[in-house]
Amino acid sequence: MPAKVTAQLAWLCILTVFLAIYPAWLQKPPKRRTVNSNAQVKMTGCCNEVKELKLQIANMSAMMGELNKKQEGDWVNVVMQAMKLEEITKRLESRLTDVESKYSEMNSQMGIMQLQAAQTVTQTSADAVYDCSSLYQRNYRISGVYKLPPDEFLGSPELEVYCDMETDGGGWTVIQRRKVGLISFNRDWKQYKEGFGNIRGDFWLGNEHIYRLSKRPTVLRVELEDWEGNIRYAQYNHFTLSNEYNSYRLFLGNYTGTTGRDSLRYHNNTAFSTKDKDNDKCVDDCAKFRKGGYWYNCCTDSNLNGVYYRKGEHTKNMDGITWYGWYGSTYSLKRVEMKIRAEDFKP
Ligand SMILES: *[C@@H]1O[C@H](CO)[C@@H](O)[C@H](O)[C@H]1NC(C)=O
Ligand SMILES: *[C@@H]1O[C@H](CO)[C@@H](O)[C@H](O)[C@H]1NC(C)=O
Ligand SMILES: *[C@@H]1O[C@H](CO)[C@@H](O)[C@H](O)[C@H]1NC(C)=O
Ligand SMILES: [Ca+2]
Repeated sequence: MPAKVTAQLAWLCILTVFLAIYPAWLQKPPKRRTVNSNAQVKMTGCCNEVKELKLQIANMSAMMGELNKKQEGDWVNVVMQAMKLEEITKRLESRLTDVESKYSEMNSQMGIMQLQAAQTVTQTSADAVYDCSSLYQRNYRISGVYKLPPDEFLGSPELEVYCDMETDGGGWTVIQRRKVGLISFNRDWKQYKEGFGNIRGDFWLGNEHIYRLSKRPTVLRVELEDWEGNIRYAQYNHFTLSNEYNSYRLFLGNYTGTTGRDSLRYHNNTAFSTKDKDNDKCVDDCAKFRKGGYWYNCCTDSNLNGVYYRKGEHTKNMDGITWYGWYGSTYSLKRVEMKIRAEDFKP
């Protein structure tokens, strides 16, 4: 090949790579809103990450510049290097997108906080932020962590919740999740009352919060995943808990779903039990046998707050995360989520 053509080819290649990078430079960070200092700290952390990624991308293009100078030499080598750079750049860009989507989630949290500030002035019960379904109605459509403002009228404190804004139309407040398996669910009454765990990982929202959130007509959705990645769900209308005085007794309406048999109905109209409070309908102490807090009857047809067993260990015990109607009494599931939303919710 004549030297001129090779040089031109190399240039063309470099130009293409450069154009692939350029749009990432142009992306402006989403606009800042100033709400409170706590939020600011998070925002700064995030922006630094974005900044750093952008710097790295800029560095890549500086290295492209160096390559330009070398283009007189061996062009195959240049093209190879350019391709390698392009690959790295692509990886950086996808990381940037990742960070920016996290950032937009934070932004929507900012929105809630603003709302909170506005609300102290204009709140009426009609536009109260009550749960994730009311947030959805206010156009918060990104799944993630939100802060529900305190409400004196409803007697509720500020509460951090995880909203599922995607499943079956969204608007779900997640009340329980098992998927990581690092924390114990064999906890006492007080911990089950107040809630425990990590809102982004495994947690129990707290019986007192669930009781309060299910005071108005509420749907409960239970999502189950086995170790092969199959997902099933069970859904109930008229889900509610009684108050602590009545031991957070469970009430369920009719079942719809795909979980084989309904394995929560057996626990209907049953009080909550923990290792330090035996409210079950058995001479045995179910919470001790099944190692969780649950609406134990005598004892279980499901045990969603049981012990998390990993693959290989998941079929050997009776105290795992079970749903008898799908896999029987000894198969511990890989992932479970329980979530609620208002019965009159319309996506
Ligand atoms: C760019 O990256 C190279 C290789 O990783 C590094 O040696 C150099 O210091 C970086 N330059 C800047 C400005 O970050
Ligand atoms: C459950 O289904 C029965 C029979 O279809 C119906 O009569 C009843 O009203 C339903 N209950 C609820 C809570 O929806
Ligand atoms: C659950 O128990 C309550 C109270 O006994 C009852 O009214 C309701 O129909 C029951 N739900 C189901 C699904 O059986
Ligand atoms: Ca008992």
